[in-house]
Amino acid sequence: MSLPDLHLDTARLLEQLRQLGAVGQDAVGGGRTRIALTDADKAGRDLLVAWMREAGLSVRIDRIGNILGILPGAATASGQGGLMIGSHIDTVRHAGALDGCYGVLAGLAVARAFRDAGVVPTRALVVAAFTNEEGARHQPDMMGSLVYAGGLSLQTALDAVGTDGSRLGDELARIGYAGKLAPGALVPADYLELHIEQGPVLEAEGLRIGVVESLQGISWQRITITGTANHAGTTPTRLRHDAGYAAAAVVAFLREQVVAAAPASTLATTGSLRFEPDVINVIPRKAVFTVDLRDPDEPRLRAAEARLQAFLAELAEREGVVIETERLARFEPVRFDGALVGEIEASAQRLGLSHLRMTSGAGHDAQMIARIAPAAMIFVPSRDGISHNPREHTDDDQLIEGARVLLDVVRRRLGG
Ligand code: HGY
Ligand code: MN
Ligand code: MN
Ligand code: MN
Repeated sequence: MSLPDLHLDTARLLEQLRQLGAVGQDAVGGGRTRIALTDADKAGRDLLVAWMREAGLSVRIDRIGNILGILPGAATASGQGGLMIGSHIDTVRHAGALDGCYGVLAGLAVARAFRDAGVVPTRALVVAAFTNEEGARHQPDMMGSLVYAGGLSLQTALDAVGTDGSRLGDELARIGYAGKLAPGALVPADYLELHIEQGPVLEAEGLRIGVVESLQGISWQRITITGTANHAGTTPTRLRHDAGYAAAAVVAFLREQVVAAAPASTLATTGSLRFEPDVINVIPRKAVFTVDLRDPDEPRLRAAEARLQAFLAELAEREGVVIETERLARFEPVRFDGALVGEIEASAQRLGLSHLRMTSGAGHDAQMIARIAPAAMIFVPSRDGISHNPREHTDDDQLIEGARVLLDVVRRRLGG
């Protein structure tokens, strides 16, 4: 098979990463904050759409705000049955510049390589930026790709109420990204996602490429504990119904009882916690906090959830508090498509890049699109394994290597 010679404009890719990274820049700390469907997210979206159009892609926005840049192919012009390269450009608070953005802009660079060479891909190439991958304000996370894959109804997503009380659909309309296209109307025949590892494995092993063959399970809950506000100085401990203490007991239980007793792969995180009335000399009446449990093994993840539920019942009884749980997201572990994983591995091999088959610790849009098409991921190393942090960093040559692997796989699939 004679493959087209395609040139990746890596200087443009690095420059676009820098420019997008400057959108929503935090006043201090060197990070950026583009929480989904905020004005900062809109600014990032507008920049991406402009770049897609400049690269000759036709841009379509679907009803959950997913952005699709389409390079028509010989067999499929619409994007239906095309090869999709996706990720996200929304961020957590005080984020790095690469999480999600790297995969979207590398996809754009691959589409531009075809266009600049005048090569019409055998099938359409679709570059996707999915709405609200992070779930930082409206849950669940990976929301846009989950709706796209039919795992969440559009209406449920539009009616999602955020941590600030906003309705997702209203925010989508407010920033002008409530599109007309039905989510999932264009079903890809295959899906690739290039992403930073966001963990320490590749760097620790001195390897260049992660060939991601699976992704761990995720369980998100919001827990509300209601006790009795009382005077910090006059209330004997035995008479307290202290929501603050109870919440702290849950956080400690997860680390000391659940995680400590399980293999290292079981992870528990409380990322958000607030007390009411949140005053130094008042025993908290209410504690609202999140629990993020992860494990590559579904039965172990279920066991961790069950242990937590049992502890909550016993704690409520013991402390005389009311404990309510609300499920925010629940995704089982996913195995990616063997053939596609094999092609990524072969490309890394051909390019002389050391590589490792691995499981993703983070959630990604790929795990949602894997419900409707063969999907797989490519990782590049994260310095010190840091992510969801302004210190997130991957060296330019590593970013370029990842994009070259992506181009090689796509070229072999769409090159004619
Ligand atoms: O939480 C996750 O792993 C994803 O980045 N939303
Ligand atoms: Mn991401
Ligand atoms: Mn992320
Ligand atoms: Mn993610």
